Amino acid sequence: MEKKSSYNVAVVGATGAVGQKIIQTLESRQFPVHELRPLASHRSVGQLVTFNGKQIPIQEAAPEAFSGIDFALFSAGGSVSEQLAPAAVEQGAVVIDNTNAFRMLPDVPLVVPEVNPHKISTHRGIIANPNCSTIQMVVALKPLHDVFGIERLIVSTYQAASGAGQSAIDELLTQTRQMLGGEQPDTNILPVKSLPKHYPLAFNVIPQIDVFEENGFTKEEVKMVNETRKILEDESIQVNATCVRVPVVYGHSESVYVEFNRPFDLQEVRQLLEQAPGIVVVDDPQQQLYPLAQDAAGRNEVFVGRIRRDLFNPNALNLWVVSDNVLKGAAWNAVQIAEYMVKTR
Ligand code: 25A
Ligand code: L14
Repeated sequence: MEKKSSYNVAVVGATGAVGQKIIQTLESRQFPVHELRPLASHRSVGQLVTFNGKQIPIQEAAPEAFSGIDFALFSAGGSVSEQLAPAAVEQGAVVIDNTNAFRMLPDVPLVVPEVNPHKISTHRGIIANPNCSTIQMVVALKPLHDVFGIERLIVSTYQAASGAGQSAIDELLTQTRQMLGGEQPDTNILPVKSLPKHYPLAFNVIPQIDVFEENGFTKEEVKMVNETRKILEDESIQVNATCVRVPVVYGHSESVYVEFNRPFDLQEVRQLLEQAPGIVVVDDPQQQLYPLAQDAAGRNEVFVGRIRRDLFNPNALNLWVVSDNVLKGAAWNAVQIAEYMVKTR
């Protein structure tokens, strides 16, 4: 991409939970946008999006919609990316893709700017944004991995409804009202819309995110395994994940148990985390201070607390890692990649 003073930016999935935040983030970061082109399905055509004080009509996402586009930020699901990203690239756009469609392809960089920004320049048209749960975990682990070397991870997630899109947010809020009113909750979306069974998330906890694989893990759990190894560029790291949906709207929380290759000093761990880019340490048990999803919502950083040694293994550590899944987990990470490309040219 040539150096310009401003860029034409398409947002695919502009009416979605992530697409709307991408547009807000482009505005709040004052990204140099010449033309913003919001794209969605035919259902949303004509709806208006407000950007920098202007009302812009949504157009249908189609191969022809990318002419003249410099950056195309996709978050309308994997099948839409598979269908349209190649057309966007052919017309000269750099695609930053929020879906699972291209992440594990060897020639597609999978990028978290705090962790592996050097991969951005290797792209051949498509840059993949990792899964939200993976992004916040690797931001917290990278500074520790560099010094102590991670051998094994056991992570349990507490994921917000917004990860499953705007319709899941709407369903959680409606169910909550219904149950408080003594009605039966409507259940059509979670855990996975296309599967036969649906369960209420309101006043509940659901240990399934995405579909199950043969090995008994869900696809979300497998994504955390594969993406963590790819981003940290270390295929020897053993990852064991359990991904769980909780009745929270914004902000994923994670309990992470880490085994390093060698013993560590807890004070050094804390210092490394405090100095690392994109991390805020919130860890003062005496004051009852630890990261909370409600505090992380609306923020771009990854919050780390409950930092403590394992009681038995001298090489092992526990962390509580919280971040806004639609911001650092999706919209902000994508815009941050675009900012890097614009600044380092
Ligand atoms: O499982 P998948 O396929 O990978 O999908 C993942 C989904 O997770 C969300 C996002 O959903 C995505 O679609 N998501 C959350 N975090 C994510 C992340 N980090 C993430 N996805 C990627 N990375 P969402 O609902 O928030 O946003 C969906 C957006 O995609 C647009 N879209 C859908 N199909 C499209 C398409 N755009 C182009 N072509 C297509 N074929 C979608 O636009 C939205 O912007 P929309 O036009 O469908 O607008 C949503 C409006 O339409 C109504 N509606 C929804 N479904 C139907 C419907 N109306 C009638 N019939 C329907 N079947 C909604 O009420 C809404 O108002
Ligand atoms: O792969 O439902 O980026 O919480 C991220 C959100 C998959 C689904 C991804 C969720 C999506 C996940």
